[in-house]
Amino acid sequence: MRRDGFVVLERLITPAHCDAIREETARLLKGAGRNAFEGFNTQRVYNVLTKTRLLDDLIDHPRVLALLDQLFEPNYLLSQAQLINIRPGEAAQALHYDDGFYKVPRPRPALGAATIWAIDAFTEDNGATAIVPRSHDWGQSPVPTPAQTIPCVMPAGSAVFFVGTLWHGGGGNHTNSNRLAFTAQYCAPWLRQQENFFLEVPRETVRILRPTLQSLIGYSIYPPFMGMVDSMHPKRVLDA
Ligand SMILES: O=C(O)CCC(=O)C(=O)O
Repeated sequence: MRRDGFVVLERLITPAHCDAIREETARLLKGAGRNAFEGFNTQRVYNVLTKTRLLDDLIDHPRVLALLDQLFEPNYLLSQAQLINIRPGEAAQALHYDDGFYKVPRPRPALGAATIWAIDAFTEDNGATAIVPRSHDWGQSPVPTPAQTIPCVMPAGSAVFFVGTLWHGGGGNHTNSNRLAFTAQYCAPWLRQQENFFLEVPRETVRILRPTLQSLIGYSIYPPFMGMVDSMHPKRVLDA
């Protein structure tokens, strides 16, 4: 991960778990992207924590947390999570790096990190995430070209983990089948998350999440007191 900016973790969840996610997702996937970046032939499901419990184990998978522990101070956060279904005919997404919206010049340590989970196997043709190995260390320039990418080919149930400074993009889907993926992005504990989980996830849902997930969505403190509620730990609101 430190050398290449990414690492592929093979077969972390079972084929049965992938099937269950695919089945559950079928009722959630609607419409298509609103712009070329979302993908006019790509379906996305946002706010997954209020819609299904089948992704919880992916978000706080111990292998993922072990890598995040190497990158960030304790109480790092989930920044956003979504399902991404790249449909036949979709063009390759523009290359980008995920923590680019924190306008801190490169080169710099990553401020975020991401997983992209292959719920369907990722192949060269079906839209496997295209990554630019070692680009996480690049400065403000250059901007990579598609010729510099490699496809993250991996079996279903695997995840690619990469740091927030790594250039990548969704691949084009040149097959007749969908490419279903799940992505979770994380950030350092002192940064603003992309999703506003406090408004998004009702308290009764937060109460049934396990403590790791509660902490990841923001029911945690960056010491000494960032995240406080009325001078107390934010988890106190769950007892109210
Ligand atoms: O779907 C993928 O493989 C990557 C998607 C991505 O990077 C994004 O939408 O920001």
